[in-house]
Amino acid sequence: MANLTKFFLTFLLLFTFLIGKSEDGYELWLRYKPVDNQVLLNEYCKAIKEVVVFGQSETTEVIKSEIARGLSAMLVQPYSVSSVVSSENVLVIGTPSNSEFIRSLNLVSRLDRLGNEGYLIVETTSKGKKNIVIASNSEVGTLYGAFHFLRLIQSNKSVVALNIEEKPQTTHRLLNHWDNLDRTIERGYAGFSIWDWHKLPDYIDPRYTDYARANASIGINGTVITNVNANALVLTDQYIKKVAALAKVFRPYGIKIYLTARFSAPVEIGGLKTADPLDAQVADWWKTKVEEIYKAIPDFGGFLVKANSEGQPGPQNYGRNHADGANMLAKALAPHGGVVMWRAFVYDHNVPDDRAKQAYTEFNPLDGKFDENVFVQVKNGAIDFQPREPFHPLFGAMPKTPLMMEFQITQEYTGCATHLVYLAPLFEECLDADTHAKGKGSTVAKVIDGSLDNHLYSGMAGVSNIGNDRNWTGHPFAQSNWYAYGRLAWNPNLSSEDIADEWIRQTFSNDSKVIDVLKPMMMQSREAMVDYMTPLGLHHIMARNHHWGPGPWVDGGRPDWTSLYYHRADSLGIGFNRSSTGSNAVAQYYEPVRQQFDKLENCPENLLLWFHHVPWTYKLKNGQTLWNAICDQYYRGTDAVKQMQKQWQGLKGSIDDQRFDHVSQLLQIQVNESVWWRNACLLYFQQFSKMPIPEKYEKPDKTLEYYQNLQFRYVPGIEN
Ligand code: BDP
Repeated sequence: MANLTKFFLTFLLLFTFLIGKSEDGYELWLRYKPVDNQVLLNEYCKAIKEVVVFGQSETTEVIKSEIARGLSAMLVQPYSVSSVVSSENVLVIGTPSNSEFIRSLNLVSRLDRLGNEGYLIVETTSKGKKNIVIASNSEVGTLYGAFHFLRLIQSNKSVVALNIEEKPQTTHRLLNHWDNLDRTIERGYAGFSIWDWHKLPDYIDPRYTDYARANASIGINGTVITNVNANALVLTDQYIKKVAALAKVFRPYGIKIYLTARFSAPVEIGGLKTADPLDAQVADWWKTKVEEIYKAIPDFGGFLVKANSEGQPGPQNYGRNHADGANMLAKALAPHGGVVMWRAFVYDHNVPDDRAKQAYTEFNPLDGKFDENVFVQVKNGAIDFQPREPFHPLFGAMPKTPLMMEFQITQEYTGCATHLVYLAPLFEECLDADTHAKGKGSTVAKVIDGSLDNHLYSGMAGVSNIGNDRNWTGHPFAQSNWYAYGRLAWNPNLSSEDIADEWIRQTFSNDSKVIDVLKPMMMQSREAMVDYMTPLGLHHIMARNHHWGPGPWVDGGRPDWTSLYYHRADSLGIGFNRSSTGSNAVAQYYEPVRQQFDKLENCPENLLLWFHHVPWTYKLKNGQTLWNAICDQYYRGTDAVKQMQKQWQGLKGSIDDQRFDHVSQLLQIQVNESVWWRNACLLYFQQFSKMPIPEKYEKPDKTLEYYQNLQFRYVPGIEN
C-alpha cells in the first residue's frame, strides 16, 4: 500500500513537472524539482534513508527545514528530521560542539583546516555503518554544506563516496544594495527595493527570508542594505529599529547587516556644526552612534562609505584625507568587531587630466595609513563598470591594506535588465589578470583573497541587481549574475563556465540538450555585448545620466562626464592616449604590464582604444584597418544576438512556457537595442573616419540625427 501511494505521488509530481508547469522565476536556483533520472533517483534514495540534524539553534532549524523541503521535493518522498543516528544510510549534519556523533568521527584535524565557515561532506563508516556526513566548526558552516549537498542533487551529481572539503577564500562576501529609503534603487532595473521601510519593523515580508536563503545558498555572508549615495536618516533611532528587524531575519543564515554612513551625519542628524574627522566631538558622536547600533544589532557588520566622490561629503571637505575619515569610523567600530569599507571610487572637483588615474593617485600614497579594520573597496576597473576595462591599477599597489573588490551585478552599463549578458566571464577576466605586483602569478584574485599580502580580512562586494520584481532580477538570466557573483566571492578561482553549468542545471534543467545550448550562449554573451557597445577598448560612450543606449556624441558640462572625453575621435583616429606619450596612466601598472599596455603593437587589441589614440587606417593583427575592424565587431555583436535568439527558439518545449516567453521577448528587445547601438555608434564615428561601412553589411536605416534626437524620460535607476 505504502509503495502504491509512493508510486502515485511520484507519478503526480513528475507529471506536473514534465508538462512544463509555468514558472515565474521566484524560486531562483532553489527550485528542488523531482529528480527525473530514475537511476540517480534510486541512488539518492538508497544513500539517504533518513536525515539527522544536530543542534537546536535558529540556524539548525533553518537547516532542518531546508533539507526536509529540498529532499522531500526532489526525491519525491517525505523526509522528516530526527536527532539520533540509529541506522545506516543517514544524512548526518552537525558540528563537533553540537554532536557527540560528529566528535566521534575523527574529523577534527580536517575541520581545523577549514576555519569557521568551511565544511566537509564525506562518506563515513562507523561501527560498520555507512553514512553521509556534513560537518563544520560552525552551524553556519553546516548550513553552507547543506546547500552544497542539495546542489549536488539538483544538478544530478552522484552522492556516492563523497569527499568534499570546502572553505571560503574570502572573509567578507557582500552584496551592496544601492537602495534608497523611498524604495527607488539607483541603477536598479528590477522594480523597487525589497526593503519595505514603511512597514518595518512590524511587518516582516516573507521575501526577506527567501532573500536570506538564496544568499546563504551561495555563501554570501553580508549585505549593505542602503545606497552608497547615503541618507543619514537610516542612522536615526527610528530606522535602526527597522534595520534590526531585518538583521534578525538574516542572522540564522549567517548574514550580517551593514549600512552606508553619510559622512556629514553628525551635522545632519546630530546637531553638530562640523563633521571633521579630527574633531573630538565628531569622533564621540560616531562612537555613541555605533554603540547605539550594536545595542540593537549585536552582530552589526560595519559601514560602507562613499566620500568625496560625485558630491558626497567626506574628510576632504575639512582638509583631511581618506585615511583620517576611515580611521575615525574604524575606531568607533573596532571594539565591536565591525569594519569600514572605504570606497576608492573618487572624483576630484578639479577635473583631472585623466580620470582613470585618480583613485590610484589619491589612495596609493595612503597605503599603510589605514587602521586594521579598514578595507579599501576598489571597482574592478579604474573608470566605472564598463563592458570591458583593464583591471584597476590599485590591485597589487596597496600591499599593506586589504582591498575589497567591487563588481557591479546590476547592469547599468551592460544592458540594463533587458539584455541577456552573463557577467561571470567579465568578473573572471579581472580576477585572473596578473598584476605582477610580486612577480608573475600575482593575480587580482590573490590580492582579493588576501593571500598575496597575508591579510586577515579579504572580500568582495557586488552591487546588487535585486528588486521587487517577482523574479527578483528582471531578466530571468540576470539571476545567473547574482549566483555567479556569490560563487566567485566564495572562491575567486572558480571557472565561469563551471558556474554557468551549475546554474543552468538548477535554474532550468539537467537535460543535456538545454545545457548544450545555454552554456555556450551564456559564455559568449558578454563578448557579444562588448562588440555591439564598446569594441576594441572603447568606453563610456553611453547616453547621459540614465546610461541606457548609445551616446558617443554626449558633450558639454563636466568634461569627464562626456563621451568625447573618452573616445577622442577626430580626423586622425580614435581612442584615449594613456601611454607614456599621453596621460601616462600606464605608469600606474607594474612591469611588464606597463610595457604591454604602453606599446601600441603589444597592447591587447581588445583594449587598444583604452590606451591609445589609433589612426583609422592602422592595421590590426589580422590585416584589417582599424575602421573596418570597428565595423566588423559592431556587426559581429548584433549577429551574435540574433544567433542567441535563434538558439533560444530551438528550446521551445524544453523550458517552461512562462520563462520561455519572457526571455523570447527580452531577446527581441536586445536584438533591437544592439542594432541601435551599432548604427548610432558607426554613423557617429564615420563622421571622423570618413570611410565607408563595408558593402557586405546592411546599411543603417536611420540617420545619425535621428539617433541623436532620441530623448527618454523615466528610465529606471536614476532620479528623474
Ligand atoms: C556610477 C553610477 C552612480 C553611482 C556611482 C558609484 O552611475 O549611480 O553612484 O557609480 O559607484 O557607476 O558611486
